[in-house]
Amino acid sequence: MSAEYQVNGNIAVITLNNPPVNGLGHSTRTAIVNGMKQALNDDAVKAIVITGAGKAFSGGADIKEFNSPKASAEPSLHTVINVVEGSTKPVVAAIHTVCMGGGLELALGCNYRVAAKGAQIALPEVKLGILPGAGGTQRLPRVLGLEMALNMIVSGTPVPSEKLARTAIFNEVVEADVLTAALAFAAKVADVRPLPRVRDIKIDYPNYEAYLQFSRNTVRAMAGPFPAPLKCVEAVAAAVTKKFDDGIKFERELFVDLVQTTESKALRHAFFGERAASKLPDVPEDTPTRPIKSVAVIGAGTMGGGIAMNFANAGIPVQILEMKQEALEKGLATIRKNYENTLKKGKLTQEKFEQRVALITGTLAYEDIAQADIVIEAVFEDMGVKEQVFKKLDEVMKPGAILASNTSTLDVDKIADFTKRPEDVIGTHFFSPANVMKLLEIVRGKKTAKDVLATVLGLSKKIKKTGVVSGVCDGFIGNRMIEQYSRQAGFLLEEGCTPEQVDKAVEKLGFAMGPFRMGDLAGNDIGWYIRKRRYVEKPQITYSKTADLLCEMGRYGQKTGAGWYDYKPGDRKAYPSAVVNDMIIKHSADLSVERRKISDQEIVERLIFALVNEAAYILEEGIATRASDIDMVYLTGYGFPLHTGGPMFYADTVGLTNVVMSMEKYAKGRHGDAWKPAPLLAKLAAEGKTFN
Ligand code: T1G
Repeated sequence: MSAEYQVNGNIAVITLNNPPVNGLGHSTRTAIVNGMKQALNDDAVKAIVITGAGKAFSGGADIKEFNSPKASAEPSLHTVINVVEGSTKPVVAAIHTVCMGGGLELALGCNYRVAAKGAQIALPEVKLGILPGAGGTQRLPRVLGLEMALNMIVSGTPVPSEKLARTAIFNEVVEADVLTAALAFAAKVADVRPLPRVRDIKIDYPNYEAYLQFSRNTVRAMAGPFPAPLKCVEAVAAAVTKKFDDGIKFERELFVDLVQTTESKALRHAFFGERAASKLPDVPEDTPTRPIKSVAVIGAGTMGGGIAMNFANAGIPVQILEMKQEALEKGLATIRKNYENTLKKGKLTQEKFEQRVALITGTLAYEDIAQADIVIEAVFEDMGVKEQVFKKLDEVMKPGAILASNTSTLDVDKIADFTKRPEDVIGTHFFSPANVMKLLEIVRGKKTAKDVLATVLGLSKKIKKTGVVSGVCDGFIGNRMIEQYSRQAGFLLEEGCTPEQVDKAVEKLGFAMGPFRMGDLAGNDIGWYIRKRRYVEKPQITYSKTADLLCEMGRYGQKTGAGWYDYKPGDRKAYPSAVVNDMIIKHSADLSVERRKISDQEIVERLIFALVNEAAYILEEGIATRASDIDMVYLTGYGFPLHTGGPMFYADTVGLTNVVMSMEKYAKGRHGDAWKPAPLLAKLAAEGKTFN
């Protein structure tokens, strides 16, 4: 049963009980209707209270049911709300905590609402690419007013109940136990008639058309590729321009359209993907974790400083170890500067600024960090340096300390074997800037203990990162895939493209930055260093020489004032470079490659399908646990456009058969070997299946 019924004196209490968040799935909806019928048929019952058990009043409709028959199976959420709103006895919602989406819509169908202070109130549907589809766009404006309701619905941002205390949404906001308060309130209003209904409230907003037009213009400008925000405005507009029942009908039409869109399916995929990433088939969710009360970071450079900030932001004290006083002071000064900038932008209070700065201290002595619960090294990306550091850590760190490496490609198993405690060693690959990028690749060594994994997964949530577990291979998940993406980008230059054309093609799809602007930002010399290693280790893999020629010209990117593009001092804008384009054209001639016009579609397919094919190998090797993990890596670490759901979801949307057909076409061109479909991809395509 996913809702319990009991009678308390002469008040019936219906308690939603569908863990983890009382999602309004079909069984819960049925139980609510049954409870209402029971209460209405019992003459001893004078009033009804609806409340939730556990950690939510209700987190809304059960998203897992969407695009399935269950979602609209009767009693639909509309039916449930109509039963509640049509009750002949007063219905009071007792809201103790999270009340979101359909949960709030259910509460708005009640006659009265009593909330506990601190309850999170939201209509977050827009974040899933849809809109409140059970009356929220029609009822919320009637209790909060047009502007506050529109802002809440278009942003989807939760608001604490006490901030709404003086509006008509709540009859009471209490500090005490909300069920006790609601029972007392129900007894008080048991005989009050007529029963107040939100739908009967008139919205008073004289010049609403001007406001709605202003809202349309503002929302259109910020919505990007997502259709839902603007539809939210149209639905709320109906609350003032249409009769209630017509507004409900209009809202329903908009909802049904949106729930079918790829953008909404992509957002829902990302919602569940974010949560699935922390689940490992062989690490039970109740695996005991090691307490993390203090952190040490080795290296006060850009990465070390950014990593340290993550923990200070989560209220965890951090010690940064450097070898030289000057480097330590420079690193601590940079951290302080970063916080000062945030403070100046008004995104940090003075109190938080001081707290965070105080939480980060420095030292030159390994002995000082010995008691840290986890130490993360962010030293130079060289195995010899890592060896020195980990041997020292093995000597110094207390037993049970977690020894983590921020390596971006090196073999974590090899690093672990520098110590006598390989089970305590793990990779924590942060993405630059480490205090900003959400992605944290958690690299699991063969010997990494399960409690170490569980601890670091929990820690990634605490520092608000998306932790994705990767096995050990060259480049883990993200960088191993980006290698193939970069190879294709280089070949495209040789065959006819300019850096600008390639960048624009993927930026049009929604990428934050194309490969060449990204290279200029990150530094082209980083890839150069890795390729030189690869030329020795994997001579069979071909690369375009254009990137090497660029580096030989000293054009490392923004940091040298010139890269694939030209830059002007103090101006981060990328200007196409005649020098680079001439170099590319000359290189094509040296290769006797006849340059041709290449379509944007070919550019996008070759870059993204190169990612997808490598990802299929990563999946079948077990380096990644599931396809949605790979999507989360690219959505949170590489600027892959969110409205596409990530590379694997994008491939599923295109259709794996079509992906393989395109690859077969490119296999006939230069470097065709790169287009051999991974066995898993070929198999799924042949079976008409998808990655996700
Ligand atoms: N449906 C199904 N599962 C849900 C869910 C939902 N609405 N909300 C959460 N879960 C699962 C989640 O996948 C995870 O599962 C577990 O609950 C704990 O979630 C008609 C159509 C409520 C603030 O958008 O914002 O109503 O990983 O880790 O940090 O207009 O979950 O354990 O298997 O996030 O305490 C609108 C989405 C739906 C709210 C709790 N509602 N959820 O946060 O736990 S559409 C939302 C959240 C709708 C109507 C429309 C958060 C939370 P697992 P969690 P949390």
